[in-house]
This record gives sequence, C-alpha cells and structure tokens, in this order.
Amino acid sequence: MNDPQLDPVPPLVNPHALRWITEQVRLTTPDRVVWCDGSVAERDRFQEQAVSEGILIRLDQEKLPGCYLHRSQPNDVARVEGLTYICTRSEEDAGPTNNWAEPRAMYQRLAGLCTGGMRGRTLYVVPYLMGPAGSTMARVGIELTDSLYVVLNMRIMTRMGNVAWEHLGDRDDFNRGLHCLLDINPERRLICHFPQDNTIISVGSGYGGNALLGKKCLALRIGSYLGRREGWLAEHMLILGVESPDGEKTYVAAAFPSACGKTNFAMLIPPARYKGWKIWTVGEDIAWMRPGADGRLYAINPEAGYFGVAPGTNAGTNPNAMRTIARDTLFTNVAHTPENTVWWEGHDDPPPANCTDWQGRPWTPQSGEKAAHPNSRFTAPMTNNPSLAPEAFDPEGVPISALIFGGRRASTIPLVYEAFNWVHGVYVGATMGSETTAAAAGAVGQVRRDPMAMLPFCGYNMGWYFRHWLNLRKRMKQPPRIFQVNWFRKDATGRFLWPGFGENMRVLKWIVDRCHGRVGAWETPLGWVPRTQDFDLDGLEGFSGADFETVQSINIEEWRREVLSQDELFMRIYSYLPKEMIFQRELLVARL
Ligand code: SAT
Ligand code: MN
Repeated sequence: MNDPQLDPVPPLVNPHALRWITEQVRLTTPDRVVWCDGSVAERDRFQEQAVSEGILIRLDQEKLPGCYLHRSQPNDVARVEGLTYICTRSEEDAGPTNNWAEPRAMYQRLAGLCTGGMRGRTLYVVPYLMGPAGSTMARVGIELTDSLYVVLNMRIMTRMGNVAWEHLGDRDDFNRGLHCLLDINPERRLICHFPQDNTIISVGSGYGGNALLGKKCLALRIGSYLGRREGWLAEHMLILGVESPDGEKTYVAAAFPSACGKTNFAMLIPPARYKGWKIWTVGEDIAWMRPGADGRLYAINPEAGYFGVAPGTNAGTNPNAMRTIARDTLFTNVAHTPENTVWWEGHDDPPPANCTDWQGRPWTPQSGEKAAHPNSRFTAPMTNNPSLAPEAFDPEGVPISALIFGGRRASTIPLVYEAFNWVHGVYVGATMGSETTAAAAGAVGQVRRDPMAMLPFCGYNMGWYFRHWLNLRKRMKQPPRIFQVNWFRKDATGRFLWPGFGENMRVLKWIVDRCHGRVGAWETPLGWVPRTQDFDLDGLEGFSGADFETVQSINIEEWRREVLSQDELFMRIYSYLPKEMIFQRELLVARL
C-alpha cells in the first residue's frame, strides 16, 4: 500500500493495521501523519512542539521538572455521558442504561463529521498496549488522533510505542480508535463504541475519558464487552496490596465512581500506629480480572499512569500522590501561579494572592470562584509513585482476596460491612448508589444508582453484566469476599462521621483479617459487620467507640427508602435482571 502521506511506515506495523490506518487517513485527510514510537526523544520533541503551539505551558523546571500545564476549552472539561453511545447491532445488546445507536447509521454520521476532519492538521498514530508486556490479558489499541495533548497523555497512561506493535505481531485483534478534535463543539461531540468491531470513534472533545481512548472507552466499555465474551471482567476498580509486618501480602480491588477517592485509597499511607504495614498500589482506576487455574481471581492494571483529580490532593490527603506529581506530570485545568507553578483548591500551599484560573483569567481569593476546575486533573506515570507495587508489571496479575464497593453517600450506608456470600455481594455491588461528581457533565451531588461504579462504563446490557458476574462464581474455587464501604457518611450538621484518607487503613485491616478468617463479626440485616472490640480505634483522636457505632448504625427507615430507590434501576432493566437479584432484594427486605 503506497500512500505517500504514510511513508515511511515503521517496519513493525502489520498489514491489518496499515490497511485500517490508510483508510482513516484517506477519510480525515490530515496534512501530515506522524508514527509515534514512544521514545523519550520523541516525547521531548512533542513537548517542545506543544509549547510552541500554545497547547502546553512549560512550568518552572526547577520546582516541577518535566511538568506542563494544559487548559482545555471551558466547554470541554468532563466526560459527557449523554453523548456517549454503544453501537451494537441490536439495541438489546446495549441495554436500557446505555445510549444506543444503530451502527451503520452512526458510522455514516461519524464519517460525515470526520471527512476531511484533519485537513491542515497532523494525524498521530498512537500504538499502545493496555496491560503488562507479555501478559495474555494485555490488549493492543491504536489511537489515531489530531491532538498532541492526547498523544502526550497516552504516552503516560499506556505503554505506548513499539512495545504495542511487538505485542500485536501479525494479528488483527487490535482496538481501532479514531479521535478527531474537529472544532471542539459540544454540538458536534460524540463518543461512540462499536464493541462488535472493537472500534471507537470519538469526535469533538479533547478531554480525559472522552479522548484518551485506552481508558474508559477501551479498558472499560469495549473491555467489559470482550470480558463477557471471553470470561473475564473489566472493572472500574483500583487494585492494592496490603503488606503486614510479617510480610503477608493480601490484594484487594475496589470500585468507586469517578472522583470518589480511588486514587487516594490506592496510594494510602497507613497511620503511624500501623508500624510495619505497607500499602502497595497496583492500579488506581481500572482492573482486568479473570479466574486463574488455581480457582482464584487474578487482576492486572491495564494502565501505566494516573489520571487523578487535582483538587483536594495534598500532603495530608495523599502524600504519595504529591510525590508522584512532582515531576513528569501534565496538569489540566488547574490554576497557574505567578511563580510558574500550579495550585488548586485543597493544595498544601495557601491560596496565591493572585494567579491565573483554569480558564486563563486573572484570579484572586476574592474572586468568589474556584481557581482550579473541580474536575481538574494530573496525568502522571505510575513509576513515579513511591508505593508502586512491583506486581504492577507482573503479566499474571495478583490474586484478589476481597472486592470492595464504595459510593459517596451522606446517609444510610455504614462505614463497612461484608456481604454474606458471592451472590449477595453481587447484589450489593449492583445496587450501589452514589452522589454525582464533577467528573461527568451535569448536576453534582444527586444520588443515582451506579452498579459496580460501572453505569457510565458498561459496554453492554447491564442485566447481562450482572448475570456474567453471577456466572463467574462457578469458575472460582476461592472467590474474593465482597464488602461495601462508605467513607462519606455525615451527621445531621453535615460533618463527615469518619476521618477517612489514611485512617481507611483501619477498615482495610478488618477486611484483610476477615479474608484470612482471623476476626469475628456480627450478623446484621445488611451483612457481617465488625464487632466494636475487633475494629482498631486505638490512637484515633476524638473518635470513640460510640462514634464507631454511629458510623456503623443501620437505620431501618433509611433502608426502607434505600430499597425503594434501588427499584428505580431494577425497573429500568427489569426484563434482563437475573432472578437472583430479585431474591436478594426479598431476602434483604425480610431481614429488615
Ligand atoms: O475523564 S475520565 O473518564 O478519564 C476520569 C473519570 O471520570 O474517571
Ligand atoms: Mn475512573
């Protein structure tokens, strides 16, 4: 295939990839095609170029070596669930909780938008690997994008470059991702998934989960679809290892909706009294898990970097993150200080007397607006993380002993409880609710059902997804125990009942002890809860056993309302709902 624009084609590119890339180049007609190799020299070149094109601001290289600031368009600062589509042949495959579009019509519409869409621009070919090199669970994607910002983010978030071509070999099972900025117009913004073709087309947005196609689009939406077909799970979960003083390592995976503290939890530093305990981060957003030959569930982190929420991140809430983002980090939509550094609400530094806000406008503490966007982000390589687990590079992944579901709930949900068994745990995950956050466009702070924190990310029918979870049980001899947590319960005055952050170690400790059968529990209508004497409150200033009982309390009235509000989701997907979910609901009602 001799397309002058494409030459010279790197020798590692296989004919399937070349054919598809050639088609997309002909469609979008960029002026130039650049094949990314993932090298450091290339990154340095791209950063130079991005600075000269005004895409990035180079920050003070003494204070923040390798760090840059990017401002996205003010109308393009979060995922847009309303413009995100699952385009399966039948509407039923996408299910009642996804926006669905008929694939042929959607391909046509997108082709219309993309035709000549890169004229005058450069198309970057970004080959990337999700998962450790050499892992049978890893997947290759190719993202074609006209955003240099996306290229630089993908280089951090994935294993980008030749490693992907090498992993792919001569196969054609790579994810096809086309990303066109167009005019970054919400009117012409669409994030479309074609799971049956392993294809993603995203237009009109340059931000985060809309544009970094390896993340939510491939690793979760397409991933979950493939997982159902192939017998594994793609989950919105962090993965961490708990090491005890005698060297025992226990791995847990935990699902929380976007902007509910996954990154903080994954990088937790145990409080001083936990001498000899250590938390190791395997992943902080996404887990790919499959039953292993030994009957346990094994997880890998498909990503290589962290796309974390900046506001609220400081040396108190997440010291490891502060070290991670001290170099080689791209900041997006944070405030820019006169010292050429960055700042956000909840930063360790006091608010600057004046600075430039996330929209590039002058800002002072009197402005009465936030200097950083609430969904402003850092993109940092995981290798910067002082608590990075060496197992993050293990192609086999880590065996998971516990799965944790957590939402952001001001009431009702206790700090921690353990489900009675796998099926009950699936019900607990399926009925999870959480208050909406700034990570997605729309109202903030409303409770919505977000099953397994996957509502915006499940690439197929949610009812079948629950069925898939239930079925997996049969392939595990030793399934993980399942827990629900809630760090966000408040008292009547709106004060958080639990200190959270590093103190979550105490919850983790109980969970780990449960996994090893070392600690008792009380049976309640919800599940097993820690006996007060088994839950470590030592050294927790100003927090008494009575406070623990308050944060653990089960209010029957609130739970009646909770069950009714769960029905909202169940009604939506009723015709696909596994009957086990209904039975679990009935059992819960009976216990209440
Ligand atoms: O913008 S992202 O989807 O990558 C972040 C998130 O919402 O979790
Ligand atoms: Mn996420």
